[in-house]
Amino acid sequence: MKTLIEFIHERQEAFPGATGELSRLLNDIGIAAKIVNRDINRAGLANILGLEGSTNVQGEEQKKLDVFANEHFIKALRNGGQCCAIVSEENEELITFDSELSNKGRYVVAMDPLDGSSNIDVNVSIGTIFAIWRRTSPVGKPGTKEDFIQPGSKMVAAGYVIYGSSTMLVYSTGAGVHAFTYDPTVGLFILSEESMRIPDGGNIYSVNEANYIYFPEGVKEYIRYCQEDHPETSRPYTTRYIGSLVADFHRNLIRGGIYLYPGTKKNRQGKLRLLYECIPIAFLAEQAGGKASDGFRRILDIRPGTIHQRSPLFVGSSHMVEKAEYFMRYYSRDFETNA
Ligand code: P6P
Repeated sequence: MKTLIEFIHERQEAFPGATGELSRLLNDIGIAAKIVNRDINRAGLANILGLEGSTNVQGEEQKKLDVFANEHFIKALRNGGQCCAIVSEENEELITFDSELSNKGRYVVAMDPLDGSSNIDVNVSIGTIFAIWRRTSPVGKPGTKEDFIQPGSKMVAAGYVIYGSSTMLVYSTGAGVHAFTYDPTVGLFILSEESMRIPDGGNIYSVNEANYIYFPEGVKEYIRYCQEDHPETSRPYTTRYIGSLVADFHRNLIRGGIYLYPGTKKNRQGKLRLLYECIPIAFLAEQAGGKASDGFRRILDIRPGTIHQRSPLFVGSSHMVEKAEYFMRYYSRDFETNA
């Protein structure tokens, strides 16, 4: 049995120059994940415990869980001192702490504190997604937006927490993807899978087909391809769409498959955010042997222009992403953005 912190320290030794700061940052994220996990599990009791509405049983103002999660991850990162700035899906503006401790932090974190939070009400898995870069601004001052204008290929670590039938933390520092399952009886994340590999092939496709009429022709043709009988199985692919990126990606990481959130004729950049949804998930996919693109360009090569910029996302098993990219190149060159 190996805990998250033991594993992080063990792996840190493999990096001679490592100072332990990134290890402490990852541990800070693990601590916040435990707190958020506890409150997500209680969410179902909201009505019974009177946690809903303006006050809870302690008379405290009850916050929406995504706001609550956001506050806990920000607090953990501020107190840890390794992070000098945060971009969060919950905050329009950059978050800096302007404290001597945090200004010495060498890392910046982009995060979606509770992705898919609308699924809480129907007891469907949700997740936290995070991406970590080394700051480019001078140490000793608050972090800046420019610290986040870096392609995903410069990222030092990324991961997600999936709050599902069990709570798992999955991360990579560029040396493979490793998964830890939370044991609430001891309050520890325990190593459950090391060096995860996404199957090259796969027969699961995840997309919200309600947007079909607005999809680019290349996506429509790819969906039709998925629905044909395939020689290896003599049947069509299977469609699975949870409506929670972390849950859909986690299943495809294990079983093989592709997740698509393409641009549409109404929203050409799609819905997902580049910095804290597409890039971290793409990093993990590639670290597990998969691929991730916007239909044309490798996600990790895209240099963000703004901190909440959106991007189409095609991510999963290499062969499936390559096939989707073929259809996009053949039918939908007009969707290629050169931004
Ligand atoms: P739609 C959740 O809001 C999210 O960002 C992802 O987790 C999820 O895959 C997607 O949006 C669902 O969006 O438009 O299909 O409901």
